[in-house]
Amino acid sequence: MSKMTVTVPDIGGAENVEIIEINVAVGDSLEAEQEILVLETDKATMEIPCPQAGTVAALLVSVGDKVSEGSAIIELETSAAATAAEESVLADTSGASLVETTADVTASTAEQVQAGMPDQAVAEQLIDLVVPDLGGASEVTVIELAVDKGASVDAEDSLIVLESDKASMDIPAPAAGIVTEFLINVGDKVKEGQVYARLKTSGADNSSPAAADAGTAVAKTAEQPAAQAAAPVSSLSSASAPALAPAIKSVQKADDAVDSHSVYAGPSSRRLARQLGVNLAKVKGTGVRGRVTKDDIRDYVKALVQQAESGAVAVSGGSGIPPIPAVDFAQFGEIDLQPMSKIKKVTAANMSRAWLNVPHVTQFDEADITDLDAFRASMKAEAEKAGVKLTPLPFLVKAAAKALQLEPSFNVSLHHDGEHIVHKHYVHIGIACDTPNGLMVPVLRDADKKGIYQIASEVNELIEKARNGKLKPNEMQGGCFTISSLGAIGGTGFTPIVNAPEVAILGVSRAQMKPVWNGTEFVPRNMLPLAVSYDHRAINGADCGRFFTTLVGLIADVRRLIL
Ligand code: CAO
Repeated sequence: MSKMTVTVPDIGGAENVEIIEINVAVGDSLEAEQEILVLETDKATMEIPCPQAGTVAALLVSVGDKVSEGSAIIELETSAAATAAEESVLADTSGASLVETTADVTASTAEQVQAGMPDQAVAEQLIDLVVPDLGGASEVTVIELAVDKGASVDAEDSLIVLESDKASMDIPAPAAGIVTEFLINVGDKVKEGQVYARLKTSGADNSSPAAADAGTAVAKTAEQPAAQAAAPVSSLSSASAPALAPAIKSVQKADDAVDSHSVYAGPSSRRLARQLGVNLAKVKGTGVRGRVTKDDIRDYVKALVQQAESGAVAVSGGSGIPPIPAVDFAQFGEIDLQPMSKIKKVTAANMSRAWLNVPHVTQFDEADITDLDAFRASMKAEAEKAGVKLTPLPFLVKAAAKALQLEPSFNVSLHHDGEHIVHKHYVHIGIACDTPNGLMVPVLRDADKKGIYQIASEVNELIEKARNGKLKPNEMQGGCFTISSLGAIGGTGFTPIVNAPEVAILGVSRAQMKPVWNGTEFVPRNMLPLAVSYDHRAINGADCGRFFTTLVGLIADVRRLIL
C-alpha cells in the first residue's frame, strides 16, 4: 500500500472555486475516473475525478471550501500492485500530471495488450459517433455530456443529450467501448451527421440491437488486418459513418424531461437519475443552493423501494397521482412518530388499491328493526343460556346471505381477465372487525346454511380470534360480501369501501327511534341506517336498488329469513 495526495487539476485558470459537493467518504474504494467532488464557479460546475483506483484515507477539504489548481483534496491509499507509472505519479502530486500519467499508463497497457493478444488488437477499432436523424430539426443544442472522456460505456448507454425546441433526445452508444474524445461541448449546436465523439470498441459482439448496422460495421473492421484496424478515424468512409448513428433512445418533451432539465444538478447526478429512471424534478436537493446530489437520488429511490416493499400507502405518488407533499409536523408543535402495525400497512395498501381500482357508488336506506329488536330482546336470555351473545349483527349476516341468494347479481366478482364475471354458488360473509392491531375481516363460511345462533356463535368466535391475533389466513379469505358495523359505536351513516375482489359492502350505523309516517299517523320506529357501496363495473344502480330493497325487507321482517 502507498499513499498519494490527490490535488485539483487544471481548472481552466479559475481560482478560489467553491466545493459544492463531496461524493466520497473516508474508507470508500474508488475506481479511476470516479468523481470525488464538484466545484462551482459563477459560470460552470466541474466534477473532479479520481486519477486512479484506491481507498480514501483522508478528506482534506469540506463543502464550502475554496480551492485552486494544485489544492490537495484527498489522501488516497493505492494498492501495492501499483504500476511503475503510478509510482512515478506519487512523486508528482499535481492533479494535472496525475491525469496525464494515468492516460500514459492506459496507452502503454493498450500497447502491451496489442502485442500479446493480436486477435483482440485486430478487433479494437476507433469509430466516429455521429449525430443521428434529428426528426426534421436542422440544428439542436447539446445540453449534456452524459459521460466523461475516457469513460467505459456499454451499448445503449446514454452519451449526450440534445434538445430542440420540441424535444430532448438521449443519444446512446451504438456499441460498448471507451469514449476517447468528445468533439463537442455543452451549449454547442449540432447537425445530423456531425461527428460528436470517438469510441474505442473492443470489437467483441457488444453492439446494441438498436445499432445493428453499427455492430456490423464494427464486426467487419474486426476482420481487417491490424494495420487497417489501427487506421485513423478520419479514414472511416463517410458511408460507414451514418451507419454508426444509433437510433434515438427517447424523443420526447414530456413534462418530466423538461422539469428534470431545469433542476439544479450536475452531469453525474443526472446520469445516475437517468440510469435509475428517476425524474430529477421529484428529488429534493440537499446540496449547496438546493443542488440535487447523488445521495439525494439514492435516498429518493431507497424511500420508494422501502415503501413498495412494506406495502405502505402511497403517500408520495404512484399511478401518476400527484404526491402529497411531505410535511415537517414538528414545526407546528410537539409530535411523536409511531411505526404502523403490519396489519395497518396491509389495510392501507388494500384500501388504496380498492379505492383506486373500483368505481364506487354508495346507496343509502333505513331498515325498520323495531320488530327485529323486540324479537332479539325476547330471545336474549335464551341465547345467553346457549352461550350466545345476540346483537343485531347475526340477523344482518343472515339477511345479507339470503339477499345474495335472492339477488345473485351481487354474489359475483370480476374475473381478472376483464372478460368474465365469476358467479359464486356459495355464500361467505366477511365481518369488518376493529382490533387493537387494526381492521381485520374474518369470513363466516356458508352463512346461508346456518341458523342465527350458529352465526352469532361463529361470528363471536371469529371476532375473538381476530382480536387475539389468532385468525388463520384461510379464515380471512373467500368472502362474497362484507358487513361493516359501526352500530355499537355511533354515527348516522358512512360510505364503506368495497373489499375487492368482492363487489359490494354493507355499512351499518347506529339505530335510533324515529317518528315514521304509517299512512295515517307518525309512529315511533327503531330505524337502522344502512349504506351499500358497490363496484359499478359489476353492478348497476337498478341491481343495487333491487338488492337493497330485498335486504331492507328481510331485516324489517326476519320471519322471511326462514322461508
Ligand atoms: N345500533 C344500535 N346498537 C347496536 C348496533 C346498531 N346498529 N349494533 C350493535 N349495537 C349494540 C349491540 O346490540 C350491543 O348492545 P347490547 O349488548 O345491549 O345488545 C352493543 O351495541 C355492542 O355490540 P358489539 O360491538 O359488541 O357487537 P356487534 O355484533 O354489534 O359488532 C363488530 C361486532 C365486530 C362488528 C364490532 O365490534 C366492530 O368491531 N365494529 C367495527 C367495525 C369497523 O371498524 N368497521 C369500519 C371498517 S371501515 O369500513
